Amino acid sequence: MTALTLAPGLVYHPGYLDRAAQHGLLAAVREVMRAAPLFTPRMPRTGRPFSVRMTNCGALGWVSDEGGYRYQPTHPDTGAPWPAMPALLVDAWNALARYPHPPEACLVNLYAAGARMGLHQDRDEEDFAAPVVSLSLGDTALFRYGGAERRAPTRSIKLASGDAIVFGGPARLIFHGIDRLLPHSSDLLQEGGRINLTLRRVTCPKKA
Ligand code: MD6
Ligand code: FE
Repeated sequence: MTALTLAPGLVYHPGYLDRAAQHGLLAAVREVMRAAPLFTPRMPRTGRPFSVRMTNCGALGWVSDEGGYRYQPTHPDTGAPWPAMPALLVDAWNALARYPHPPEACLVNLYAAGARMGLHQDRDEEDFAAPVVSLSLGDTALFRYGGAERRAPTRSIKLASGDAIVFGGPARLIFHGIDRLLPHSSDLLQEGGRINLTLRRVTCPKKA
């Protein structure tokens, strides 16, 4: 599959997962959501709810509430450890990350029609040497990305079901967000909407 370098360190893999692989990953993600129910993250301080619902798998999960953004080993509502990362996600990391240690967290974001994600940086991890690997399932999203400063000019691409995008090296801390979904652009999810999975390394690996 051809990869497109959109900016230094920002690599887009359109159609990374074929339809069969998308179905396989969706089944694994449904298992994750059964073990770790979706919750609605809230903005630090204000407690304003995000428009996406989310969950996590892997040793650590990202949560956000009035207390701030953080990674923690347990679900904020059930208190249970996050479910293990499905093998298909570890495979994607191994194929795309070019990083010699396994991922520790995978954020699962569910977008219903009308959900969006404001321009942000992913900077709650300790280890920016590792990339963030993103996979999308379901409806196409308009994805906006800019530079390392919020005021830098931005461009948009469409992320479709099965697409992967990797933020590494000089692109690791660029601002990005989801402006909107293109409704009914995919029939992968029966209920419509979109699932985005982002794989991360959270801690710095221990030196051997
Ligand atoms: C989304 N993605 O696609 C949101 N973050 O729904 C992200 O926030 C993201 O796609 C870091 C790296 C890649 C991403
Ligand atoms: Fe992000």
